[in-house]
Amino acid sequence: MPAPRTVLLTGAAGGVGTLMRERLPGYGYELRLLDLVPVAGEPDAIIADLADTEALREAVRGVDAIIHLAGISLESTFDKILHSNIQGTYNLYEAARAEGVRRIVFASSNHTVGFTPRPEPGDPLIPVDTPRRPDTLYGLSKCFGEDLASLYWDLHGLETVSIRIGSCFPEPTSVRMLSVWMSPDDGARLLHAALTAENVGHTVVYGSSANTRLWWDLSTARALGYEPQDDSEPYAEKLLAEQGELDPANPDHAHLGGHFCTNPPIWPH
Ligand code: NAI
Ligand code: 15L
Repeated sequence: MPAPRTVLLTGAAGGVGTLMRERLPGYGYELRLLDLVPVAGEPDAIIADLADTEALREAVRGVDAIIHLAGISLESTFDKILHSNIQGTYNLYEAARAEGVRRIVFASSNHTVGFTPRPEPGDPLIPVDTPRRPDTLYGLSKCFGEDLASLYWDLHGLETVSIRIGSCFPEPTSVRMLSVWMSPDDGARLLHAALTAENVGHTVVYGSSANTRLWWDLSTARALGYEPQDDSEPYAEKLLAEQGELDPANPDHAHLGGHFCTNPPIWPH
């Protein structure tokens, strides 16, 4: 596949969308932006709901690839998750198939495997083919997205890299995030690798920086050409002093998904 140049970024107004639209043009991409809400400073952004199939057909027409970030990013009611994450993602894939788009990078989540027990230091890293154990309806919707991507590859030859993002924020803000953090710069590196690697079919990767306390295996991401440059460790001393080490007896700390397994944050905030 020739290297993509024009890329549709859905969810452009969100946290990750904002961090990525600041960085991806530096890799040579021309971004077309879409969100349900206006995108600050971007009057040309397409404002559309993923339910609007006509708007999606128009939005994907002529792009070389899509980065699909739009959706509900925390736990919510099934109806809301069905609308945005399940039906909405299906609508986007259908639009992409109909318009001949060759590749999607899908923002999956660590919450597809959130109920997987957290490894202790020295345990093997969690592989991408660990059985899925969603911790929320939100995580379940991301399992749907990964399976939809698999189906569209097998049935229609539409390629996807599903990135099970850990925590992509400017800085880690919890001890758990020391293990799962993906710096914004590494996020852009991983998106670039996912957009440009050859013959990805449907590939599932974890999205994190090269954290000293990493919980999962980044080898499928590295196989795409991703070379993370950041590590959360410089934040460790301060966060550990404030919050203490993770406690295996604390249910909030027992699983990859952390407090999503016990008391998930509800969308909208
Ligand atoms: P966010 O909640 O800040 O942004 C999501 C964006 O999607 C919002 O701007 C919202 O308006 C838009 N959106 C929601 N429903 C829509 C619909 N029906 N039609 C059109 N747009 C819609 O989320 P964030 O943190 O930027 O995450 C981006 C993506 O990455 C999400 O899919 C999230 O599930 C995923 N993710 C993010 C992680 C993180 O660390 N921030 C971790 C794992 C996954
Ligand atoms: C996610 O999937 C959420 O979208 C994000 O807001 C974070 O909570 C992240 O997971 C996490 O696990 O820290």
